[in-house]
Amino acid sequence: EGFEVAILGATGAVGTRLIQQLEQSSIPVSKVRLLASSRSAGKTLQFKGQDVTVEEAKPESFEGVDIVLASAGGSVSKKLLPEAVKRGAVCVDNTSAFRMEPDVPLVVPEVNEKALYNHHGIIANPNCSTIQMMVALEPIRRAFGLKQIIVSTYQAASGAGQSALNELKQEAQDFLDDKEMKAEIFPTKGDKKHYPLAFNLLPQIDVLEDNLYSHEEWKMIHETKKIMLDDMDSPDIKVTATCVRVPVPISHGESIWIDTVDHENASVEKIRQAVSDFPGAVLQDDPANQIYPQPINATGKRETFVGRIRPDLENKGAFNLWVVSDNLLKGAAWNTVQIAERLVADDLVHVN
Ligand code: A2P
Ligand code: 11C
Repeated sequence: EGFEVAILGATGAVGTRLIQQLEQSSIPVSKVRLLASSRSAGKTLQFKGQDVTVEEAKPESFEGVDIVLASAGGSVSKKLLPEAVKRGAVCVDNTSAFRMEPDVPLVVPEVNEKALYNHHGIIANPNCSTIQMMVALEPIRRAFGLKQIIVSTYQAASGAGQSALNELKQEAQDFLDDKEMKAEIFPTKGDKKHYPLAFNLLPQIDVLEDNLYSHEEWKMIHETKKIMLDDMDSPDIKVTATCVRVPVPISHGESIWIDTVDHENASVEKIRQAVSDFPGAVLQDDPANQIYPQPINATGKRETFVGRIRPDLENKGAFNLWVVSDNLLKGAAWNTVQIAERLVADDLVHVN
């Protein structure tokens, strides 16, 4: 009884958390398959206290599998997920491989769960920085409407994977030991130049494109529109983004400026109320007691923390806020497992 679940990329920064979030989920799991590259084949990991041997991911690995949770990079998803769907599995993909395809739902369960009903075997998990912004802004959009979003991110090193997090730690150690810092990954693997992240800030996440935006900025703009404008009655929302990598290990921060539609009714008090009533969002906004979201407190939690809500003093109906969430949990593993939980609860674990 239960579902056979495969985790693709089980040895990575997100993959290890996919295992942990699946262990803690309401999904009845009859069998788990842990898949990674040939480098990890034969390694032993644990699921609910039982040893599980990691296997090299191949098309045949998905025979008999009901649900795939994927986080092994876009090219691996592109190659293997259609093979899994062919074999009858429903895939929740944490990579950007299929996000913008019109027939692939892009889902943050608290925001647009109903999009799951239109899946054809693949459901995409949005980018981590998009997800936490959606959880913070959807209660405000529902209450007052949103015309415009201007976001600047403060993104943690682990967003670039386990090896990138290791690089930050090594650089920090070398800096403190008065040694030269060696950069091989940041700002992004595969680009021509590399810069240290420790004791630094890098205004480049993913590649810089011809339109002068980084690919991460592009994702935040387009994923936001796909998620929030899902509902065809919604008017357009203008979105612009600046994405910055900061030397924080885990949990992204975001400074967000918004312009609401209902200028007469929107207020800090009502926004605080809407945020605290919204599932998945936690209000941490008590300036008198210096309470506001911080990465060290958000790490390891599933929620998105919202604070520093204040009016733009020059523009009525516009507000500033500060949002923090664990990029590896709500930004990745938890949102993925949460989608799978909803698929199970809504009897959607089948391919149409
Ligand atoms: P492996 O550990 O064997 O390299 P991260 O995001 O932390 O960098 O993790 C990436 C994950 O994707 C790891 O589990 C990694 O496995 C997996 N992976 C990388 N390349 C492949 C591949 N070609 N096939 C399957 N899994 C892969
Ligand atoms: C980062 N947001 O912090 C990226 C990682 O599209 O799923 C996630 C990339 C993605 O580097």
